[in-house]
Amino acid sequence: MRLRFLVLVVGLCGAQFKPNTGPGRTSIVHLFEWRWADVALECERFLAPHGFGGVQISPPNENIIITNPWQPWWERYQPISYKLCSRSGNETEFRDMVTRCNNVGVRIYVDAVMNHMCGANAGAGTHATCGSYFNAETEDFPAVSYSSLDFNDRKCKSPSGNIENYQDIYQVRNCRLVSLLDLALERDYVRSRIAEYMNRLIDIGVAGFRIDAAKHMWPEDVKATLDKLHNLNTTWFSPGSKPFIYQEVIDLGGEPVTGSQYFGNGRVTEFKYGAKLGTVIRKWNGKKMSYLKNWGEDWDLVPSDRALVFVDNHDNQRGHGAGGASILTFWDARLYKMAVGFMLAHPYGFTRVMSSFRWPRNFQNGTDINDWMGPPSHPDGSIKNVTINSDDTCGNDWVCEHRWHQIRNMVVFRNVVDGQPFSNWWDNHSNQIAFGRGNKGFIVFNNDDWYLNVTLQTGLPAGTYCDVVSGQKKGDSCTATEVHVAADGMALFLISSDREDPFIAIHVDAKL
Ligand code: QV4
Ligand code: CA
Repeated sequence: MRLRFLVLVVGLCGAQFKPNTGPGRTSIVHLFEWRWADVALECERFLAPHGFGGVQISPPNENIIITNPWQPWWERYQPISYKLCSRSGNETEFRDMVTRCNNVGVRIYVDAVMNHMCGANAGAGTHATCGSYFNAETEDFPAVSYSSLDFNDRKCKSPSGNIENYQDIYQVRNCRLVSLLDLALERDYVRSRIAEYMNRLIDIGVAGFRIDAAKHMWPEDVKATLDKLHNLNTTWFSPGSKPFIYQEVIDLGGEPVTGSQYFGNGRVTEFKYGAKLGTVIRKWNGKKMSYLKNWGEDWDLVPSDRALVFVDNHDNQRGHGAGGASILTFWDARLYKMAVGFMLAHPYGFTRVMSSFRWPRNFQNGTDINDWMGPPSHPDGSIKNVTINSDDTCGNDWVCEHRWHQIRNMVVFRNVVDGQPFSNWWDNHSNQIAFGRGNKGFIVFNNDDWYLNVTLQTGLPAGTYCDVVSGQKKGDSCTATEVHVAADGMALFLISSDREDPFIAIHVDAKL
């Protein structure tokens, strides 16, 4: 018992749960497949002024170039070396992005692929984003350098060498995930090469890491690697700051590998969040929004301070990874905005907003045969830049969910209500719900098929508030619905069920 307690304490000391975002900034956005030059511009022109805390970027290190299919987005999850050149840009552009984003108070979080290198069938050559030579057959990656000694082959006991059975933790961690050459992270040499890469990024100024495929690594191996990391760059962070860590562990229950096994290293991605919330908002299996009253740990989610949460991610928005059909995405925009609105209003977890590119979905027998398609690009393969339309939305097939005014304004809502308790819950026993965050904000949803017409206790000071979902405060006036809160905190809400956005959110910074 005492020993276990000690282990826990020691584990927590080295761990990093704090996102290192600037004061009052409580969400990050995943700018999936964006070029570094565009991320830098977005930090300056949009993310900083709208209160975003940071950006999760696509893997910045050298990866294989796949030509069949043509440059799929997932080629970036097949490392060739830890040099900083990728489809998003080179090292100079990367450094420029980190500096410029940090200078305006927006942090950069790197998607770190440390479980594996490229697929076993990738051949030999220099078809990689920095042109480094590699040989997947002999497991030689001289640009790191790794040789066959650094891979797990001997430890894997499955007949094919791939993970065949997710009930077997040895297979899950020692065998190849979809044939990707599996690194031997018990070797100090391997840990050191990975830590060297991450430390280079830390020294440049990144604030933390998404640990890709954490489920497929032993928690103690991840820990030993993270223990080698530097503190953050003191140009932007206070001395002694540790990198924020969130580990990709898909734990929907029913498997021996669980998210909680990784708490000693940092937070984990909570995949049940989007899967369950999607089911509720779609009203599948008789689920109702009124059930969300005890949303959080009671729904079998990990403790709030261990969770990184999101409605969808780059995998499950296109049928990869896990979560299933209930996952809401920009393709279901109306329900999606409600789900993201709920997430950003609710106190549970550290929130990540998804920002996607559009691709020509093509369902054949229920699967999208175009789920591999990479970002909008020119014929020479270079990624198209993100153009900004006069109404602030994006062009060139960049969806930019984070710029949709409903989502953008709810990111601000979350900042305004930060630290306030979950309060003044109301529901109609069906799909009309409301809740507040102390005396700072209040939100009302109508996901029923009939009118909402109700007077509710908001907890807010008296005054006229501007609904940040249908519009926003501009100077002294409101571009859309106004809500009048009486001296006793009560306010009348009217929401027609056929509105494009059947929800209203008000907060003290949008008081007229
Ligand atoms: C295929 C077959 C194999 C076969 C192999 C060789 O599936 O059985 O042995 O060919 O012929 C791509 C292809 C995949 C291919 C593989 C190797 O899609 O078909 O194997 O390459 O050539 C992304 C994509 C994967 C992609 C991978 C590498 O989603 O489709 O594989 O990148 O390019 C689990 C994990 C979880 C993971 C999730 C997707 O627990 O960790 O699956 N999520 C993360 C990332 C995800 C990424 C990886 C992990 C891998 O979020 O984007 O996978 O880094 O749930
Ligand atoms: Ca592994």
